[in-house]
Amino acid sequence: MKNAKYLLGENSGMYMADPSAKVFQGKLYIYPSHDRESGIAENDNGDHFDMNDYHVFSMEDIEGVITDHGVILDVENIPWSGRQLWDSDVAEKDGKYYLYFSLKDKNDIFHIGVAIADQPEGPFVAQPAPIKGSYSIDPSVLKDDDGSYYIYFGGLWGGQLQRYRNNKAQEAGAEPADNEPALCAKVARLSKDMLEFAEEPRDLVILDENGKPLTAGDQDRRFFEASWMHKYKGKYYFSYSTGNTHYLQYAIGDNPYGPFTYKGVLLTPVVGWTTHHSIVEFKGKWYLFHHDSVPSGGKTWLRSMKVVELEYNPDGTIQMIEGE
Ligand code: FUB
Repeated sequence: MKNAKYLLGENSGMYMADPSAKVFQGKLYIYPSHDRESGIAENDNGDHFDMNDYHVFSMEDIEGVITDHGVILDVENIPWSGRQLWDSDVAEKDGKYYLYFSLKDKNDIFHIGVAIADQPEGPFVAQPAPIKGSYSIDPSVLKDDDGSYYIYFGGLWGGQLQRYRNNKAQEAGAEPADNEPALCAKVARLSKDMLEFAEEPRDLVILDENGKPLTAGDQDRRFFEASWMHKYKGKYYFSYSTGNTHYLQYAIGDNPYGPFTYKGVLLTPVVGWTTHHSIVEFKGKWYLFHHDSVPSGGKTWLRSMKVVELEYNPDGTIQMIEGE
């Protein structure tokens, strides 16, 4: 597959974003955010992303049919819910499936919740409270080869990461000055039961070509949201969105915590404000799942999932993909 394709076609009238693709039981499962038209005006806080449930999709083959398994979790069934179900991801351990999701509580503060199912297609049952000490958005989970699980999270602006330093909420939540180190995505090992952080979340530092942390003013390269971790030939690849400059970027490290060294652009800007993705190997090929707002006529809050093949160079760098 050389050209990107819309997973639900261009006229489905369903809008799905932030696709997290995982292989379970030999099948590809896709866990997206479910965009909808709620009439809320667009703003920098992301209020227009007013989603209230999740679906899951599966595919036996990347060129084959895609199955919609319907609603797997509804905001009404999450005991601590306020509003806005944003990006999510799923991990499997010992035959159980754990859905990690971003949601605002009743005080409009984002946290990360967990819901559990016996099958990858759900239904998922939410835990009564969010992960203790969790904040911000966009969880994604790596299962490492030694059986440890790591959760990555964080997002600026509407994702509220700028309100925290050292895992504590601040009085005045502002981004650092342009010449200071950028705010980092967070990483923590998960507890054995998959329901808590096993340690204080750490900063996932991204270094430039001179070994210096990327600065807050380096907006084309610094982390904004949409963490994703995958492994290729023993190396750890952290990929992410730069938010207001609309790139997907990636950095490579030697362990799940980093530091990571910035390597390059993964995807140039797409139509729509956000860009968000996952990377997965399926049946011997690598794919970039992402989204854009072309089918909705450019509406930022109504996005459509796409997939395109991803290729590595012999030195382990990734060939840049042009957003369409
Ligand atoms: O879908 C809502 C938010 O938009 C996600 O959590 C962000 O990563 C951005 O894609």
